Amino acid sequence: MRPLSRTPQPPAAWHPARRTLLGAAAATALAGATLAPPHAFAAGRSRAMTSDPAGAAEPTALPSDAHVTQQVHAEFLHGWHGYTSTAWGYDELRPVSRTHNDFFAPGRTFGLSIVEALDTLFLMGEDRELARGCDWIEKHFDPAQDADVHVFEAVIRLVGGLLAGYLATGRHKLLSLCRELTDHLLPAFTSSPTGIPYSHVNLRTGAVSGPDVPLAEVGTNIMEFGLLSKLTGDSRYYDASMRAYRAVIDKRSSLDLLGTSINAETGRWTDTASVEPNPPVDSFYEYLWGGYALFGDSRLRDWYRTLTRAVLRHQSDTSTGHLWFCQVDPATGKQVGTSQSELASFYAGLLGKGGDLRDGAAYYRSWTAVLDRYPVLPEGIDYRTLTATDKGNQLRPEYANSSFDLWRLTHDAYYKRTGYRYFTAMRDHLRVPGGYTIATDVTTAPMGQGDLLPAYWFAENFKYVYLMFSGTRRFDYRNGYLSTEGKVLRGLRRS
Ligand code: DMJ
Repeated sequence: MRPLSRTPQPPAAWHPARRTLLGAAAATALAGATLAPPHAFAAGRSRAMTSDPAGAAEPTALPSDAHVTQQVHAEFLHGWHGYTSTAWGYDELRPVSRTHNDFFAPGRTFGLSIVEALDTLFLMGEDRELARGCDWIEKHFDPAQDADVHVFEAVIRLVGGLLAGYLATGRHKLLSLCRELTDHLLPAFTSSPTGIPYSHVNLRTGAVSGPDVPLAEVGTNIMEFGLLSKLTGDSRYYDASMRAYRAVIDKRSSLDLLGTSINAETGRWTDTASVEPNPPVDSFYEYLWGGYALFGDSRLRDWYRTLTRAVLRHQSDTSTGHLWFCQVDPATGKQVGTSQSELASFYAGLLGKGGDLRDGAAYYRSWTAVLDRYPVLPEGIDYRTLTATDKGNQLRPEYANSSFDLWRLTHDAYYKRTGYRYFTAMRDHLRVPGGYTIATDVTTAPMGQGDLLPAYWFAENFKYVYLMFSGTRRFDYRNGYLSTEGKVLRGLRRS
């Protein structure tokens, strides 16, 4: 293993990149696609596909901030009331059939949508609904159920949700439930010989399963575990996260690239391709920077910078006139794929936060070009042609996540316009009488409709848009920091 670079680093504060890692030709190609608000996207856009009746690619004149805030708030409540009236206390709403879905295990509920919604309800001033949700959790949430839960999902959704709920309300029971739950998740880390967590753990028995784990599942916990350590004074949670990180980062290639999946028992790669920023790797990188931003641990910053430099150097592909990230062999850097998941669109914001703003802005524009072609983003594309390779849409929040992050960094109105366009498209195409639903095919008109309102919708999608437009005093716009699941882990203002 080669030592990580220890070059002097800038402070945690956000700031534009001082460099670009793209070659000169690519940088020139991208020069017109940096921060100036574009009006050119309308060209070539199918009128039938646009959510704007006038056929424009983006609304040129936005309604007032107050009006957008009111619209977004109303649409959030439409989804929330769909859930509370039909699926209250269950994990997720099926808004078309008006039934419910168990997210973690059949016949078990964690009231997942309630836990996911807590800090959004707080930010929107829905204090009565927030109190109702907390009451339900305090009475019914069982952190030691006989259920094999997916550790990654339990951490980002439940641990993160309870932490954000505690920060929003000060209700100590939420913190103690969070700690209890995390203690039941911890065997996934502590019983692993390498420190790489198993993918599943039974909350009641502590039995672990699933030794082959993708990187996102290894490294998407330090923000929640670190905050829990800070709030409780118990370092076991932070230490478990750091041990897992070390086990993987030590296995990087000579090009500083990582594989996709690794075995928790042997510490050997089981899938060697470097696929960042696609899943199932995506938030591994996000949490290196997020952990540094929250806790100031310079090891996390150095790892983030070393690994990100390698991704930008070996995986950037501007051959189509847009910035995309190809999949490569980590040992040689040879290209092995050109697919791009919608989930990767979060990376635009992460690059900006980590100091590579020029690349982040360019990548955001690449995804905006996909939105020029489809009414809402398809789950997956081949970036060489922008063809949808996975035609569904799981009510994804990642594009709006980047709109919000890049708007906070630049205050460029372009991100508000495109963020608003994301909101109206979702409202126009994915709203149903019982709430909001996923789509099975975004390329048909009308769009193929599914029957699920994923719980993360309450944590993410409209929260990002609401925060961009509302200017709520309940959020610290300067220092606030959100997790991968949109939980505000720093910056909620209660008074
Ligand atoms: C969310 O659960 C989180 O953002 C996660 O990191 C990946 N994406 C889903 C929603 O698409």
